[in-house]
Amino acid sequence: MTSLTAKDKNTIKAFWAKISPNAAAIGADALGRMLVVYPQTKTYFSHWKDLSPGSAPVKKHGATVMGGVADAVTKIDNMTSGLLNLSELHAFTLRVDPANFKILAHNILVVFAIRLPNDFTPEVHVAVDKFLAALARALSEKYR
Ligand code: HNI
Repeated sequence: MTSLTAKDKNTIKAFWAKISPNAAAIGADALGRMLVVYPQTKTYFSHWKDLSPGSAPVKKHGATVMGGVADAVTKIDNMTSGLLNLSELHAFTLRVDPANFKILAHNILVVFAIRLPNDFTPEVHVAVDKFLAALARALSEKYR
């Protein structure tokens, strides 16, 4: 387990500031991609009418998820305690298998690379990868 350095945190905050105007669209792309490429993730969203990329619920929930990631950026120094409620929701109410947090993180990275080929440098990539892994660990806290 690698923890975030001060430099990683600065990189993530700067990158987030740059992408935040497009966060909803990035989230929608990542969620839509996850549901196609990892169809086992569809089980949690079977109450939606349309799970295809670009559908209304995918767009709406993509924005919601990225709102959660934005919140995690503001709590970057203590994500475990800061995200306990969201962890509890996913563990006990939604019963999401925590393996899926890594799958969504992967899809978010892919969409960053597609949409921001210039800003998403290898240095930014490694910092964001570490951040999303730490976020997945924080969301997994209540499963323990
Ligand atoms: Ni997740 C609801 C944030 C990963 C399935 N999710 C939320 C909400 C936020 C959120 C915020 C809204 C909470 C509320 O209503 O109070 N989810 C996040 C974040 C991640 C994540 C930050 C990881 C980066 N969620 C996942 C994954 C799955 C998932 C990987 C399943 C594959 N989440 C859900 C479901 C809901 C949900 C299901 C309820 C949606 C609905 O429409 O009913």
